[in-house]
Amino acid sequence: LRSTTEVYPQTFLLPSFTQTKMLRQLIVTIIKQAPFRKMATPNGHYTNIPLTNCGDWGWVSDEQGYRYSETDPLTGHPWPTMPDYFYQLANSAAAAVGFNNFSADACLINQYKIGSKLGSHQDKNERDFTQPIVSVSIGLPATFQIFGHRRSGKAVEINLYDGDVMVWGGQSRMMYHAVKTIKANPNNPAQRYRYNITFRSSQ
Ligand code: MD3
Ligand code: FE
Repeated sequence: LRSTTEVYPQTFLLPSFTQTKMLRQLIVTIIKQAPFRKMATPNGHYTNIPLTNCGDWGWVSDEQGYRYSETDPLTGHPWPTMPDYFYQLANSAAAAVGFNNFSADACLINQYKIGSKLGSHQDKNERDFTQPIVSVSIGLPATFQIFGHRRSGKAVEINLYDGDVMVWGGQSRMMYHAVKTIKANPNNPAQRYRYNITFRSSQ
């Protein structure tokens, strides 16, 4: 049995914290209103991961930079409402490791296919770095890397599986992190995607 561990100071892994069937159904509903898309980036490329958002604020990228927006740049409409099921899940995961006042106003959904990866970066578009971030893994497994306060070098690696939740708080908020190239799941060869839902207090 895998139990909750503090894998890095103030970084908690909650293995199999949630079932994912309902989460997948809610993602289907969200992407009917706000489909997955790659976004332009300031360096003249596109994000290699298709993404969408729900909640009051969504993370967006364009030639100008990265920021939070109340509207979807594709449609001009507000992002889909954050399902109460999502909100409660984020709240209970944060509370389970001692963050009792977490209130997510932003929910980013990333879609990884086999072969995709996310390079090392920091999350620094939020206003209050004392608020934790909650992330939920769905579908294909992934290896997550934590580099600490330098972009590269020796990383702590964490395998994440369907239903695992991570909570990042305090000092760990500004750590560099990455997702290694996603591979097929030998236990479920039909699985094609990994979804990651990230809950943040952005404002
Ligand atoms: C570590 N997404 O969207 S979420 C991202 O699996 C992002 O899709 C990854 O990194 C994914 O920005 C990882 C977990 C996460 C979120 C915030 C962090 C890890 C973090 C902030 C600080 C350190
Ligand atoms: Fe990140």
